[in-house]
Amino acid sequence: MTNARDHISLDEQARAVLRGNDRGGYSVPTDGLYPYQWNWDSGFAAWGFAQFDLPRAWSELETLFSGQWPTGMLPHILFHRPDPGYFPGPEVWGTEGLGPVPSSGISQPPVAATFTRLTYEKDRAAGRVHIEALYPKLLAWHRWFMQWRCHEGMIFVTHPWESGRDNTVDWDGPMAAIDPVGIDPYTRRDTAHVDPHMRPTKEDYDRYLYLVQRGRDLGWDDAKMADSMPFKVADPTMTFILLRANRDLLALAAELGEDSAEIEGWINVLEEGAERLRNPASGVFEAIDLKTGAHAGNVTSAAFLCWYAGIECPVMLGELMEAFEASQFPVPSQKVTDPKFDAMRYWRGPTWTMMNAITALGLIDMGHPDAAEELRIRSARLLAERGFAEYFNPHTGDPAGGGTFTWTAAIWLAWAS
Ligand code: 9WN
Repeated sequence: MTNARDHISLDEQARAVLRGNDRGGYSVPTDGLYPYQWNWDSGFAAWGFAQFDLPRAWSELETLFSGQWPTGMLPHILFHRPDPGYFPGPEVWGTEGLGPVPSSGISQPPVAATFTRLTYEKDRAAGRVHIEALYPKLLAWHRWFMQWRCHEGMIFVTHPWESGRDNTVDWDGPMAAIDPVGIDPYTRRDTAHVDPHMRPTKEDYDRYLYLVQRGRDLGWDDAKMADSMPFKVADPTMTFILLRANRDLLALAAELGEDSAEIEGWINVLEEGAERLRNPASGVFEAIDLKTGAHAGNVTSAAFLCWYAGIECPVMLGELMEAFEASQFPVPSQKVTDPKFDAMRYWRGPTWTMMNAITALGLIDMGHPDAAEELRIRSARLLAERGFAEYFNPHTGDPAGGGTFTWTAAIWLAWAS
């Protein structure tokens, strides 16, 4: 571990990353690679800012909700200012007129209610006005998920980008079933910033773009998308994160004296749905392709979010112990013994420390403080030694993807340090 002197400078470095990625009221995930405001990244950014600048934490969340569509949908990217460094930009999404700010047409894991609550707990007096303003917006967003993205209590995604785990092995079956015919010619920008072997493949990108075109053809209409998008996969990340977010929204409702029956109903529905994600063969929580009913059949970091959702699972505890034995680093995005594991390729192997941070929050809540502390110590050592990168090789700790990353610096300040 690091000594106290290192800690002081690491805290300063982490704050400098957040300041450096601050574009005035909102954060970009990292300069260059991701020049816009991303939805769940902003939740983590708020958690980081809440450790040293509470007004800035609130503005992160409030600017995010400035892009909320009248339907309640909160887009996964807000294109506040044009930037040629990222593809696909606003012109490809074709969402003009659907929301108040140029944006993508899909959402992302709803961590905002949880980070609103955590920010409020640090700022009870001045924060009241902020939760009063945010509460109805959070409620509308969660209602949108329950109405349009919920199948038998499981939250499904209509695009891999919606899940935040773009090229996870979980999507291999449903993605292979898509024939990306008729996509417009395009030039990727991500591989100009990052080594291509750390990024999704061309086959993935062709399908990402095909799905964007399909959404655009459907006018991003929620009912039509639920019916007709070629990709429809129940996702443990989304289901667990929304379940947790609803519990935090319930706490905010109690604080504000709001009626909470609707939220309690959602919690019951999602608790039942989460059980359907368990693969009866393995006991592991897995994605389900709703086109075929097939479980994905592998262990990803999404399954370790069960505790975050308030769900106990001895099988996952066993998986966690196995992961601890297999590597000295925090839990990877894909089990290291899986034949499809790829140590450097994005969501197919690398360790994402923000996933570990919320996994640890859940472990603490569910009475596993030692396992939570193990994740924290491993993450702290990794970040102290290798910096605030986007993700890391789970065998060597080598940093990968974008550098000086907002959510990595944020979780250093809020949790790991
Ligand atoms: C597409 C910003 C985002 C994260 C996602 C991560 C990655 C984008 C991309 O970067 O996705 O949304 O272009 O690769 O997968 O979780 O929110 O950090």
